[in-house]
This record gives sequence, C-alpha cells and structure tokens, in this order.
Amino acid sequence: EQSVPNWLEQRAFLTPDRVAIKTECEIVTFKELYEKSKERAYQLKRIGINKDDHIAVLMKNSIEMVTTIHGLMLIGAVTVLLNTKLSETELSWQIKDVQAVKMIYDESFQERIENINEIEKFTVHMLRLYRNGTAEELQHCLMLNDVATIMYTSGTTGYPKGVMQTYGNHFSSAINSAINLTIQADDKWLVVVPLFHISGLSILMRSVIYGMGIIIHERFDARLTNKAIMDEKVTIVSVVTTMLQQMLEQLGKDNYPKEFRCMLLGGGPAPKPVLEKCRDKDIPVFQTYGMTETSSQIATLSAEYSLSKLGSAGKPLFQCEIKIMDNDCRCAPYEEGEIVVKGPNVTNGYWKRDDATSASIKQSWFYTGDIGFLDEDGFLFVLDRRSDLIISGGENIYPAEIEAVLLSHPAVKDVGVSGVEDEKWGEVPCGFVIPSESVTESELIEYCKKNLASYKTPKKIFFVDHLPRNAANKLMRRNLRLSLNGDNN
Ligand code: S0N
Ligand code: AMP
Ligand code: MG
Ligand code: MG
Ligand code: MG
Repeated sequence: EQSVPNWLEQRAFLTPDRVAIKTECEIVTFKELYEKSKERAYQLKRIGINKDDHIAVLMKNSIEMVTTIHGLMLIGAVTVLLNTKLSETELSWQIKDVQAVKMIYDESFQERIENINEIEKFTVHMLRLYRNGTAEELQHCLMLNDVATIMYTSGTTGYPKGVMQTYGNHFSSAINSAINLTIQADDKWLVVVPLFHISGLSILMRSVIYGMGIIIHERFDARLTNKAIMDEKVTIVSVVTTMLQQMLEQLGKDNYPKEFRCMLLGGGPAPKPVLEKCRDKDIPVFQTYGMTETSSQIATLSAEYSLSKLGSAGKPLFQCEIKIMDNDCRCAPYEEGEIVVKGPNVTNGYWKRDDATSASIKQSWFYTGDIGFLDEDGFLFVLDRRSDLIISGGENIYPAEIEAVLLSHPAVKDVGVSGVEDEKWGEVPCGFVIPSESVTESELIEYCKKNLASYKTPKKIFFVDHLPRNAANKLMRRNLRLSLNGDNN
C-alpha cells in the first residue's frame, strides 16, 4: 500500500512562510497552520481519539474547523463532516449510522445537539483544556487507500449514505483539477461554499497540496464575496448557481478585475440565461460536473470552450473517463443515457452499504444516476438528475425523506413530494397531502421544520384527494408536478 508524507507537514516544510489561510479576522502561514493543527491533534489524542476512529465534526467554516480536520488527519482518524443545516433527528441518525465515537462542534450548535447523548461531545473551548503531546503520537504518513473523510448524501430510500473519500481520492482530485485549471503562483481561492461539502473541502485539500493561499468566509454573502474578489486579489472562487445569481445582481454594472480567472460553477444545473449573462460580461465561468462521490469535479469546461460549448459541463479531467449508458449499451454521441464515470478520484463505496455500493459501482465504473449525453467532440451535457433528486440551492433533497416525516403526522393519510421550479433556489420541494383529518398547511410546514433541515422543509403543501400511482402502486412523483400546471391550488 502506498504511503506519502502527511500533506500539511510536507507543505509546512516546503513553503512555511507562504500565507495559507485568510479569514475575516486572521491570517495564518502554512507553518502556523501546521503548528495549530499539531496542537489540535494532541488535544484530540488526549480526549481519547485513536487512529481509524470515526469523529463527527459539526462546525462552521473557520480556521478552527480547518485545524480540526488537519488535526484528525494527523492522528489518522476519519473525519465525518456533518451538514450544519440538519435537524437534531437527522444529525443523530448520521452519527449512529457512521458509528462515530466522538463529536467536535461549535458552541453555537449546543442547543441543536443537546439531546444527542449516544456520543461524547466536545467544543473547541473544551479541547483547549487539554495540552501537550509529542511528535511520536502523530501519523507522519498518509496511506492513499485509507478513508480520510465521510460525507453523507441523501438516498432514494430516504436514508442517507456515507460516501467514503480516501486520501488517494482527494489527492487525485486536486492533481486533476490542477492539470486542467493550471496552478499559478499568485492563485488565491475563495471559499464561500461550506467546508462540510466536497465543494469546500476540496479547496482545503488543493491549498495544502499546491501551496496555495485561500480565503475562507464563515458563510456566503454576495456583497462580501464580490468585495473579496475586487479587493483581495482572489483568482478563483467555487459557487453554486444561486450564489452566482446573487453575485451578478449585487455586481450591477461593475465588473471583476482581470486577475480573477475562474468562477467554478457546479453542484447543480447551470441555467443558460445565467451563463449568457456571464458571457456578455466576460466573467470567466467554468461549468463543472461533479459530486460527493467523485470528490468534486470529474468534468470541467475550460475557458477556451466556454463560448463554443456554452451549456456543457466540459470534458473529463485528465485521469478521468465518462461514458453514457442505456441499459447495457454504450450510447452514441447525442444519445441520452445515464452518466457513468471512472477515475482515481471516485469513491470506493458507501459506508456499510454494500448493496448500494454494488448497485452503483460495476467494474470500477460509477453509475451516477444522472442523465446526459456527449456531443461528437466528447463534451458532456447534463440533462437531468438522478431519479427523484431535488437540488435546491446546491443542497440535495430526496422526496422520500420528506414524505416519511409528513406521513408520521397523525393528520396525514398519504403524501407525495416533488420538486417545483423556483427562481432563487432552482427547485424547491412541495408536498401533496391526502389528509385524514383537518389540518392546515402551516401546521404541516412547522412539523417538517422541527424534523428536517430547513432547506428540506416543503415551501408549499397542496391538499389533494388522490396521488398519481402506477399499476404497481408506485408513486409517480413527476406527475405530481404536472398536476400543478395551470392549477396552483
Ligand atoms: C446558498 C446558501 C449559501 C444559502 O444559505 P444561507 O444564505 O446560509 O441561508 P440561511 O441564512 O441559513 O437561510 C435563509 C433562508 O434560506 C433557506 N435556505 C438556505 N439554503 C437553502 C437552500 N439551499 N435551498 C432552499 N432554501 C434554503 C433557509 O431555510 C432559510 O429559510 P427560512 O428562514 O424560511 O428557514 C447555501 O444553501 C449553500 O451554501 N449552498 C451551497 C452548498 C454547496 O456547496 N453545494 C454543493 C454540494 N455539491 C458538491 O459539493 C459537489 C460539487 C462540487 O464539488 C462543486 C460545487 C460547486 C463548485 C465547485 C465544485 C467542485 O467540483 O469543486
Ligand atoms: P452532491 O451529491 O451533493 O455532490 O451533488 C451532485 C449532484 O449535483 C450530481 O449528481 C448532479 O445531479 C448535480 N450536478 C452536479 N454538477 C452538475 C451540472 N454541471 N449540471 C447539472 N447537474 C449537476
Ligand atoms: Mg449527493
Ligand atoms: Mg448537492
Ligand atoms: Mg448536498
């Protein structure tokens, strides 16, 4: 098995004085980042964390979050990144499923996790009470086949699955991104996406692997994002569509400086009008296709093709392959089918979910469930997403998760959930409910809010007398949406 020097340790040795991270209130060099991460690693050791332990992290973007992730890597523990928008029920489920033994969290989430007691919980403040350690306790090597991180992604059954990402996956992802986008000496990547998603974490990995400075914002704010691009010599930023739309609106007639070279746009569909607006303003949008399972980008449209192939998610990264399959046949150019991918950045599978793993990975090809086609030059066009998946503002939502919650309400006899187009978020979930007793829309929405992440809460509930089901009694979710056309009550 291949082992390499710990990335942060090597980076601190190679370019100690380069700026690694800038936040609203702090600047740290790679050497300082290494020192802080070592200190964190000793604290994590002192509270009893060992190599291979699964450790849940519930934190906002910050240097503390970064040192916690690097600290866990320095002791060989597996970092389980939790989405900070999840409800207590959802967090508790993931913590149990992943068999995490401890959790590191931000004080601000105290109330949310109050009743999660099956795990030992520590704030950064509590960790600081623990001190001292020696370098012998650290893992100075990384095994490329070891699992580095686990991120949960919603599943069709209603239960999320933990995607295992190895050090090798992260390393290949960073290298392949660099071969495509190139690395420039003055590159500075702005992080406004969450570090608990691969969109954000992958920037952290690129930073230590390339020796590239990054700027981290605690949360996305269109004005502050534009300001950072204008004033802080940012060259690259990763965004989802709703962020780009808000940035364009805030930008007005202004434009970005010419040093700004890449607006990496991913995580969901990129509507043509937004792309056209960026083209007209000469904003360098690189559309990308990727997912948690591919440890970020697997295809990206290079700037040189941004005009001639507008709307495409580009060609595969250097070590990656993409094919389109219809049943067991490979599709010809322009024929629609399932997008199937392969590459060293692709996950080996889902945590403890062998059935789901073998359903999606066949002969080292990963079946994404997304629909698309390749044109005659091999450019990928993504048409539609996995079966019933709703993508709202870059967050994935499976209708089954919401249906299960609504069905548990005593006044709900039957329910179907479907995505409905939305100007701000792309799509939002709406519920179609057959009530068994009198209940109001707002009562049901309140009930969902308590049990689900707020972005999963249906924006509307429609009361109906029947749900479209096929002969096998399977809910036809797409037909729910159709029933809305023309009649919005
Ligand atoms: C867009 C964001 C920032 C919005 O969140 P924000 O501003 O924090 O909202 P809040 O203030 O908390 O809430 C305000 C109200 O808005 C509702 N709300 C919040 N988010 C959503 C949402 N997504 N959909 C619908 N509603 C939402 C709240 O509920 C609240 O309402 P009320 O008051 O009624 O409760 C935030 O959503 C965000 O950060 N989105 C992006 C997340 C992301 O990064 N997704 C990508 C995941 N996929 C991947 O990582 C793979 C692709 C990838 O790697 C990639 C992606 C992009 C670019 C590059 C790459 C790459 O390959 O490198
Ligand atoms: P996630 O599982 O959160 O990483 O989200 C990945 C999913 O986002 C993919 O499986 C696609 O359904 C969708 N997606 C990512 N990139 C694109 C794109 N360029 N166009 C359309 N959908 C995309
Ligand atoms: Mg997912
Ligand atoms: Mg998503
Ligand atoms: Mg997601």
